[in-house]
Amino acid sequence: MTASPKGATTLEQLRERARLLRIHSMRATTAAGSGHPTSCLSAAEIMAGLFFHAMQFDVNDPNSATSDRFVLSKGHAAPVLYAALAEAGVFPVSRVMTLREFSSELEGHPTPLIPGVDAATGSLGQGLSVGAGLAAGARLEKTKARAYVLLGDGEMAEGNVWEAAAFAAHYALDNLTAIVDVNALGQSGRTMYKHDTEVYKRKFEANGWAAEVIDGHDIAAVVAALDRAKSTSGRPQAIIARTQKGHGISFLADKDGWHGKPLSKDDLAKAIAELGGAPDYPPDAGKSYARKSLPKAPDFPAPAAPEYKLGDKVATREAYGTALKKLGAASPHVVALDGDVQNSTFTEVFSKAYPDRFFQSFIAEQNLVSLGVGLAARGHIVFGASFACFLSRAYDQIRMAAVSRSSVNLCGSHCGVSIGEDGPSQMALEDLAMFRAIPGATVLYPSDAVSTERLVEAMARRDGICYMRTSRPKTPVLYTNDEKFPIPGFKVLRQSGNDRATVIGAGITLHEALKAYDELAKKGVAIRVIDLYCLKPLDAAALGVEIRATGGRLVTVEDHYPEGGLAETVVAALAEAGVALSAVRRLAVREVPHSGKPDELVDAFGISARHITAAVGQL
Ligand SMILES: Cc1ncc(C[n+]2csc(CCOP(=O)(O)OP(=O)(O)O)c2C)c(N)n1
Repeated sequence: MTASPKGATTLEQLRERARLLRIHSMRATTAAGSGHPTSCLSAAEIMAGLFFHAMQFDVNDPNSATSDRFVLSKGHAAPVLYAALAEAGVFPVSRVMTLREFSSELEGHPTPLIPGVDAATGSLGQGLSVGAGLAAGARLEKTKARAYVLLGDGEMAEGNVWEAAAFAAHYALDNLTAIVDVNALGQSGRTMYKHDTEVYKRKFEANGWAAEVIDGHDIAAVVAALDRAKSTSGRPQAIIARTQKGHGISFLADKDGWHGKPLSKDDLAKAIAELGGAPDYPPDAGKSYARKSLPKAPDFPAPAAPEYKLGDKVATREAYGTALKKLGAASPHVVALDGDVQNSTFTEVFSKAYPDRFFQSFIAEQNLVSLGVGLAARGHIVFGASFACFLSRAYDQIRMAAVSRSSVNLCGSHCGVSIGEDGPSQMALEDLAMFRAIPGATVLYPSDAVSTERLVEAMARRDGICYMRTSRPKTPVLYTNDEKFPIPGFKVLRQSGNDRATVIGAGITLHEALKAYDELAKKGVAIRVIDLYCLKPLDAAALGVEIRATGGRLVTVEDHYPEGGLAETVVAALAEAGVALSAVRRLAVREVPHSGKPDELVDAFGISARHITAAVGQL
């Protein structure tokens, strides 16, 4: 069932829809006692044109593969989206009045728990990347579904918007339409370009888009522009709509000082009277319309097994590329994204094998992450990779990916001081902390090629954000090809009945711990060595068994700053599990590092075998 077969609605009917969208938005925000009614009022005709003329979607399943998708990048205008979904028949109008209630799925800003929403918005500037991901996904699936994104003019100041604009034009995403609601007001006053709509038009055109300026309150102009957009081929389209914030209500229209303020009951009555009155609706029945599940790729057979020999020297970043290619063979839904570092992250192994399922986001990490969220929302298995340090500039996008309940997978290569000569600007020393703080995230840090391959497969099968940290140097293969790596989990690589301490490492530091084991063994000191390939979730009880067996003496060693990394994960989890530690040494990088040879830096910054040996001695 489609909501609005093209041309089935008269302009008069569309005007009436816009009037109702205004009323529902104002009523809902007044009932909630908070929200952004004036941001909804400027977009009423645009939303009516989109939902009741341009978009084709299944009202019973607006996120279906063939439905056109809509992203409200200016997420604070959520009530007008909820009003449009309600008028379309996705849920009753009475439900809109539960806006912002704890028991309602209609939160203050949209989340994908709401039917018709694919990604959470509300952190401005990200929606166009999500829309580009939805459009790119639709193209991969060879469906005719389009993606529409509504942006505010204030949010056009975000660099992420222009990363997405350049990307969409580069990939000629002609199934993507952006509508900019140029109401010339932001939160705290006039926007940078005020009503200079030509500036936006020129900027979009310079990025390779088809762009036109319209009067955003002239429903005929809105409909005509949306029709032109649909019939434009080869380029994405931008509709720059000149609007008024608060349009339609005399005491709100183009008035500063009303952003984010609901109307009082009296003002609401006056506003509704100005609009010609409105019917009352029955009270909400209390039924939730929350989506039960989000799209997921079909299950796939096990990818080809790892093919290494014990002791082979392979960098985990290289094994990542090999694993991705094998995964691509196992599932046609695997898609890879790069930020112009694919020969460093080894994403190129995948892109050479499957060029059609690869997107180059160029040096635009914010776009890379939100693009991935859009693709994942259509059920693709997305793997995006960059240097781990550069993912930090997309942290807000990663945070919002979690709010979106996205299952996008990210890989950060070149972690820590062990990258060597390139120096501290290229070294990720905060990434574990960053990803550990993401709710529901899985944080993986393999130390050899076999575990890397196995864990890449696990990422593809897991829900939620998955992060893998890979290393630059080649390290010996530690595991046989049939080894399994459950999540949560760790491996005890060295143990005996008289171990003096447990040493936990991952990545390069695990290999340092193994060297320390050999050095200490020569002196007759036994230690237990653990490969913590999964930092989150963590099986603290099982880890506690190992540490208790070594008298509660623990040494952690990590190529990361101490804050939020491996040690803090382990120590906090053990404390919660009631595992008493008798002595702890936390080896980590404690200052801004320097260029140098990898081994030299690992030693100079306190995380080499020599330091581990000394720490064990101190215990
Ligand atoms: C990244 C980010 N910064 C700041 C805010 C706070 N904020 C919410 S709405 C808003 C103004 C938005 O103006 P505009 O995009 O023009 O939308 P309008 O409400 O005027 O349609 C701001 C600054 C935010 N939500 N996200």
